[in-house]
Amino acid sequence: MSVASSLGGQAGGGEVAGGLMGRAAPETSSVATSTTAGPELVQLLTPEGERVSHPDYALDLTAEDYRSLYRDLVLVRRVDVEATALQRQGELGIWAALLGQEAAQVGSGRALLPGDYAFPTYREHGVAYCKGVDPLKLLGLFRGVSHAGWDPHDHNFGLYTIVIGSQTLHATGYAMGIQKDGTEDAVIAYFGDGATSQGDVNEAFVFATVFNAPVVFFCQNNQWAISEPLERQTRIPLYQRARGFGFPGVRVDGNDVLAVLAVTRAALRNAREGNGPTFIEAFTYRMGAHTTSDDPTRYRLASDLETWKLKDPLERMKAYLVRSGMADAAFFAGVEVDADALAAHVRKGCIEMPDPDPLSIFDGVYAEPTALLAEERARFAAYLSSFADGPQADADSAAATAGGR
Ligand SMILES: Cc1ncc(C[n+]2csc(CCOP(=O)(O)OP(=O)(O)O)c2C)c(N)n1
Ligand SMILES: [Mg+2]
Repeated sequence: MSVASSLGGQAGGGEVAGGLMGRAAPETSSVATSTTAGPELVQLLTPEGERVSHPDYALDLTAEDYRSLYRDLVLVRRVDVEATALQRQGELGIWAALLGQEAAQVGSGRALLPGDYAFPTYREHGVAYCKGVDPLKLLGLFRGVSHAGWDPHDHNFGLYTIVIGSQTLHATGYAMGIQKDGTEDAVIAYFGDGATSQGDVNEAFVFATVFNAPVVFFCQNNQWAISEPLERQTRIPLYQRARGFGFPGVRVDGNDVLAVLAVTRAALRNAREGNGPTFIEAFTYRMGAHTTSDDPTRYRLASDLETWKLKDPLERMKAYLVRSGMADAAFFAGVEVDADALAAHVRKGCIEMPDPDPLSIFDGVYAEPTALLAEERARFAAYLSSFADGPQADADSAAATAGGR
């Protein structure tokens, strides 16, 4: 199945997930609406850029730390915007934008120690960046020239996983393994609000909690699962689900990079210390489309987006840096220069990516060759060689005929 089809994409149209659209909403609901989160929200930086404290989550950072967090947010957004543009220009088959979720990803990604292992979905470009994965490796997958893109063990960053929620089981199994190895590392599993309805995710919760596995379940509640709103996934706030499984859940402002960093660090520390899993609900908003194949104007209100723009994760950090005097105009100009350079690297590298050898599709299917695979490979090779002068020669001669020469 292609990346595009398994992401639920259909070229040119809005995506509609599931068959629940149009059913009457429950008369009462305790789920916070898509723009409000309630008093349980952990926040260290308000949308206006005011630094606030929280009794459970202290965060002691240097001015350099604050600046570099902001820089990461800007660079990650820039990669995302560039990739979206590349898709629109026909250079990528599809792209799943993270727009609006930069703080959730940079905050949690920066909380990870090098030995910690992350298991992503398909949208964790910001975590990939924090784990040192070259953005071009991500683009290779979405361009269709690579099946995976990177060796997970090079960065302790799993492969993008499109089968919703399955990576939570991989993460839990891996965490149970390192627990037996006796390492001090921790594991983090990323997934979305929609994924919480999957059986796999609930099974992962059960295994993780009863085996006290060192895993953090990091849910980016971006309010939408393609066109399905949060209220079609749950009747209670998502973080409260954890309690039923017997482990703690916390809701953090997912647009506040400082709060996400502090909460994720605490959860990872807990895991390392043998206290088992934590569920983090990063309350955020998918500001863009589900993927470039989606048109969210068909199913959500423009006014919601306007409300969330006021909570933009980059703007509040910028406001804080300015108001605290930790950064000046020269710093912001320097970040823009770095972002331009990264965007140029992404664009040039993407366009220059060589097409793979068609036969390489058979490499890596199994660890050991099989007779059936060898036969399929031989048949495909014969098919390819049937183009004696190559497909381009055929196209040229067709064009010549059409032109009357
Ligand atoms: C098992 C499975 N079912 C359905 C799909 C199609 N699909 C792709 S993305 C998606 C929505 C996921 O929403 P959420 O978990 O909230 O993550 P988000 O895309 O919002 O980051 C669905 C249903 C899939 N890829 N895998
Ligand atoms: Mg979602």
